[in-house]
Amino acid sequence: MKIHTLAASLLAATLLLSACGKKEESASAASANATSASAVATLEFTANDSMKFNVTRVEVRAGQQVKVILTNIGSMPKAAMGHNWVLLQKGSDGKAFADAAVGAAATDYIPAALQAQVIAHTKMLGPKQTDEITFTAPSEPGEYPFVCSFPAHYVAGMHGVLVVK
Ligand SMILES: [Cu+2]
Repeated sequence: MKIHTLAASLLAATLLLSACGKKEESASAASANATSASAVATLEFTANDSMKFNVTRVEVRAGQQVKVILTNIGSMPKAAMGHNWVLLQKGSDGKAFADAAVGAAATDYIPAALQAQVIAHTKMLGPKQTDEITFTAPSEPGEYPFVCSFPAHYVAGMHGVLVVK
């Protein structure tokens, strides 16, 4: 939504400037590209006691800076109903990752053996907690799975896809 608004205002600016002459038009186009490439995509997720994310499909641009804000809006104790947001490499098996995570309580349910599949992850959050992470989106377009790796949450439906365009 924010990105569309930004794109619209950049387009308006470009159109206004293009009325002033060819030279300014190309300068404006170059700066519009630079601005849009550096804009941060902010993705806000909530997780609840029903083991669901509010959003299960999001899109970012290749190489874009991405800010993910996860808030656990539930009220059950962390030991019974913790939530995290873990982004995996393209082609990773989210279910297999979640299965391996069951034995990884000591590392916040991030299994050491599969660490290489993890692009970015939040902390495991208890009720009313929030975590915010920033990372660079992969340069390769495609579908990257994200999961909550708390035991049994994947099979309850707590996963989705980050699409890199
Ligand atoms: Cu969860």
